[in-house]
Amino acid sequence: MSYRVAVVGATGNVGREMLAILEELNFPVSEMHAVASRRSKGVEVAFGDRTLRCEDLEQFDFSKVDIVLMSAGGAVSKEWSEKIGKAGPIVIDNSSAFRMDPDVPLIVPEVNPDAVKDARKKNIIANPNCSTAQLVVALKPLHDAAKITRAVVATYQSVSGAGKEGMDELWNQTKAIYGLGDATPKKFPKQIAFNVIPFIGAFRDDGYTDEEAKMWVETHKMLDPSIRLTVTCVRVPVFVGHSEAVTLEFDRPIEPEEARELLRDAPGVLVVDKQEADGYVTPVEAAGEFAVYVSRIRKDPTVPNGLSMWVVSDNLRKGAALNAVQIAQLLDEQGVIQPQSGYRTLTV
Ligand code: 11C
Repeated sequence: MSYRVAVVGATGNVGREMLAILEELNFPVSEMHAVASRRSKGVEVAFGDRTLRCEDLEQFDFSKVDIVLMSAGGAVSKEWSEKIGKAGPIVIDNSSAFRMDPDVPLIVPEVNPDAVKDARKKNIIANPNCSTAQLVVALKPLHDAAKITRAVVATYQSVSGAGKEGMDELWNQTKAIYGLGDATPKKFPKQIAFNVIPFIGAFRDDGYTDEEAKMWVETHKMLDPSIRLTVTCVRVPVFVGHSEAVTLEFDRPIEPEEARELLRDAPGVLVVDKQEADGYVTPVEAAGEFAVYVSRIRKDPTVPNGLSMWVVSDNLRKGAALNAVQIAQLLDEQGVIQPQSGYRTLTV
């Protein structure tokens, strides 16, 4: 037996990755539906060697599927996720709409798989923000060994986090700056080609952005509310792959070698940390991969128990589509939906 699955937002960056990863991990699918807004009705998307035609969200009968992977943005999710959940399937939602709802579990399977027990409260599970997902995968094994008391994070976020329009803007601006068109910023507030922008999302009253606040509220919900975080989120001219410079303070001394060992043994993490000119991972190498890569682990000598490190992952995969598919696997493994047979579980 296998599951009837719908991907809502199937034409977007993340929707296409969801279809690709369901296939790559051999998730047991009996029926696969690509669903999108009316204007994308009939648009073709790939699912393995098959081609699916997008069905209209407004007309789709969600009572006929078991799992809905949703990546259509916060506004669509607010309008649709609860209605879909009431029709029967479990919605795994990639937007921020329900992440902080106390009746909606927010899950990274390597970090808080037990939260899946609350999946049936609203039939909605939230996927975290991409930059939080990769961070908590790297923090969890360290926090289990020595409590993290404070984290200082600076992100270097790729333009694909802002969707296809973000990728198009980097591509078109790059060409335009060499004289082949209009370089006026549209999607981003300033020029992104050959530049960096220390602003993602919207400003809050405290001077942080909502993108920055997501990192601490989501980390608190999934890992530990006692960790104090301060965050600067920066958009960089990279197509795929978010990077993070992370500095941690612990409640006891922890040596870089101990941290490397803990991270080497942790699910979802690959440590690439040689003190050589190319002994670390960059977003170009992480793009298209499953892992959260940790490099540049070193002592922070400015505080009593400090470590600094560099964390990189594919924001469309672990930051979104892969995490959503892992949640679907978790639903199956934990018996939240009916037990099914053999798909490939993720090993990195
Ligand atoms: C970005 N992280 O890179 C954002 C995109 O809360 O799901 C995802 C926003 C979210 O622009």
